[in-house]
Amino acid sequence: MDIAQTTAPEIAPTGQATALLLTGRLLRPQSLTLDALRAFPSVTCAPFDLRCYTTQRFIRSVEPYRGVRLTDLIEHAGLRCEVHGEFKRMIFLAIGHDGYAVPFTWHELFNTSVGAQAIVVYECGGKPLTEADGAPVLFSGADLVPAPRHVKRLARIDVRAMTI
Ligand SMILES: Nc1nc2c(c(=O)[nH]1)N[C@H]1C(S)=C(S)[C@@H](COP(=O)(O)O)O[C@H]1N2
Ligand SMILES: [Mo]
Repeated sequence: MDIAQTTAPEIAPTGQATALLLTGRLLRPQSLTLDALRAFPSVTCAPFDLRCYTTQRFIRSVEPYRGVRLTDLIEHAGLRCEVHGEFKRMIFLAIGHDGYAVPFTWHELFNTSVGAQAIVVYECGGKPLTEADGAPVLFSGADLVPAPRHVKRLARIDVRAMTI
């Protein structure tokens, strides 16, 4: 996977560094600053305890997160289908600056209750998250194990169509 292009700091016309790229099978690929993320409708999630899946280690208690739904960002960019009905085979790879990545499927996001709580987070406990805190964070609030999908310093959402 080549993520080199997402690690280079990009400066938007406002002078603010790009927080998040939306790339791949989209009609309108996006390059969004934190302010641009804040301009979308926001949702909050309940506080939770973050654990590591591998070690089961307790990491920290997290105050309510606020952010924008991943589905809102995807709808804003528009899915680009090359074959009729192809959107149902699409996956969304959420990639951090360090290459750590988690996937979502179209069905999961748009056809189950996971989508309502899959958010790109920019605020925690009412306070803005800084880059040092890991902003923006991709968080999946409906995940069942106490180690939810949680990507710090989210850099890119890459949209791919699965082929058979
Ligand atoms: N960008 C990024 N996010 C990540 C990871 C990572 O390596 N890179 N590791 C995940 C894992 S496996 C765990 S357990 C937690 C660790 O959170 P912490 O670094 O805040 O302790 O972050 C998750 N998010
Ligand atoms: Mo982990």
